[in-house]
Amino acid sequence: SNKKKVTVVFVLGGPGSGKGTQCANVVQHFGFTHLSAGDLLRAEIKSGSENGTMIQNMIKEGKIVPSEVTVKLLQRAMQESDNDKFLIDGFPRNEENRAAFEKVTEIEPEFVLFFECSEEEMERRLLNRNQGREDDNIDTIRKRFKVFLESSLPVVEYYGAKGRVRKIDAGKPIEEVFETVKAIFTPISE
Ligand code: UP5
Ligand code: MG
Repeated sequence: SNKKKVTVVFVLGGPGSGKGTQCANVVQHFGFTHLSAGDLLRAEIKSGSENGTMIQNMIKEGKIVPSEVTVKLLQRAMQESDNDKFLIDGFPRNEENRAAFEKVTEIEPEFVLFFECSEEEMERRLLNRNQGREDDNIDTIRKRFKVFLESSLPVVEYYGAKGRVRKIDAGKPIEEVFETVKAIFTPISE
C-alpha cells in the first residue's frame, strides 16, 4: 500500500482553551507535527484561493467550514510532511467533519486530547490575545462558544464512548497544563 502508517492525535477544546499553545509544547518535547485546521484555513484565505471568501465569512460567523475543504487541507499537509506523528488541532468540529476525515483518510485517532476550560476563562484569554484575529471580538466569541457546545462537544462524547478521550484541566497556568499533557504523551513516546 502507498499509505504510510501514521499516528494522529486530535486536540479538541473550546475557543481559547489553549490547544495551539500546548501543541507547540508537544512539538518541542515529543516530535509531533502540529496541524491546526484553523491555521490551515486562515492560510487558505491569505493565499487568495477560490474558497477564500467563503472561509473568511464562515470564520467571522464562527461557523464550521464544510469538511470537503478542511479534510483536503489536512490530508495535503500530512502527505507533504516527512513525519508520521500528527497533532490535529481544532478538528473534527462536528459529526460531518469526523465522518469525512475517517472515510477519506481511513485514519482513526490514537486518542483525543480534550482541553476543558470555563467560558469565563476562555473569553478572558481570547479578548486579551491581540493577534488581530477577525474572530476575537465578543460577538463572534459568543457564536464560537455556542457552536462548540452544540456541534463539537458531541464529537468529544463520541470518542469518549470509545474510551479514547484524555481530558485535561486547561484552566490552570500554561506550565501546569503541560505537566498533565506530558504525562499523557510519555507512554506513547517511549
Ligand atoms: N493561553 C493559552 N493557555 C493559557 C493558560 N493555560 N493560561 C492562560 N493563558 C493561556 O490560547 C489562546 C490565548 O490564551 C493565547 O493568548 C494564549 O497565550 C493564552 P491558544 O493556545 O491560542 O488557544 P486555542 O484553543 O488554540 O484557541 P483558538 O482561538 O485557536 O481556538 P478556536 O478553536 O476557536 O480556533 P481555530 O483556529 O481552531 O478555529 C477558528 C475558526 O476556524 C472556527 O471558529 C471555525 O470557524 C473555523 N474552523 C473550521 O471551520 N473548521 C475547522 O476544522 C477548524 C476551524
Ligand atoms: Mg488555536
